[in-house]
Amino acid sequence: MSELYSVRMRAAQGGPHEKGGHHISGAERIVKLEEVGTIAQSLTDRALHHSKGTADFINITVDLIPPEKITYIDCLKVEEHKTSSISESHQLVTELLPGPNISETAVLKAISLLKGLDKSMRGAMLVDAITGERLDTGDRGVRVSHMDSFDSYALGDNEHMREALVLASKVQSADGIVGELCWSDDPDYTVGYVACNGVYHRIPNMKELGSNIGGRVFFVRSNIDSESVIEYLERAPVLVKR
Ligand code: WAQ
Ligand code: MG
Ligand code: MG
Repeated sequence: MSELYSVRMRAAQGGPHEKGGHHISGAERIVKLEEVGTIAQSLTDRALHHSKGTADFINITVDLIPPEKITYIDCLKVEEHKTSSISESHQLVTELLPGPNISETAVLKAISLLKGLDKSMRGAMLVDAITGERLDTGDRGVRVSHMDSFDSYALGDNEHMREALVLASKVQSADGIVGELCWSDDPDYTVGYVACNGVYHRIPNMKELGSNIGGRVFFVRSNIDSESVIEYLERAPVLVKR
């Protein structure tokens, strides 16, 4: 098998993220050597034509992934839900997530943390699944990286969904994570999801059309070593099988 490379893009407006730039877009793939150039090009185009605005800082990073470092995991099952309002969608979130591992309090706190964001984070908030206490520090959040689908085509042609399903599958495969809540920060995309117990529950109407407020919350068990969870999410190369 030919060698695989991780190709990652992050883009901001008003300078680099680390100099206070506002996050526009981030995306990544794991591809063969022959595809690196094409993928770098398409990730760059994406940063330059984004509904959140035009990036003035784009960083592309490419590195080789040693084949023996790759973990293969199964994709979450998808369940589609129908709702007719934001309040109904958020109500559904409070019905789907709570269980032995996640309290209703934690879910309500997570919803208000996401609604309360005043600008996009690059990463996700980590929230204690029982107390609802936020565990990550700073405003970057935990950025899940080094993942792709083993066969991108098998996951369909909705790019938002394909990427979210890959990310959510990696997140749920982390030891210590018991759930996730997400909706996009892209103003033209209002579908979100919750992930728990091996299922990706796809939910429409998670926010107002036109709103650029979105984000992610990962629910974690109280007793975990969050450093090792973060290390897995940010660095371990993962390919998702359908
Ligand atoms: N790691 C952690 N958090 C991330 C990452 C990442 N790699 N990428 C994005 N986020 C966080 C960050 O706070 C973003 O502002 C927020 O999530 C939303 O990211 O139809 O497109 O890429 O089934 O705008 C979900 C529904 C779409 C898909 C989610 O999110 C479907 C989406 P976006
Ligand atoms: Mg995205
Ligand atoms: Mg976005």
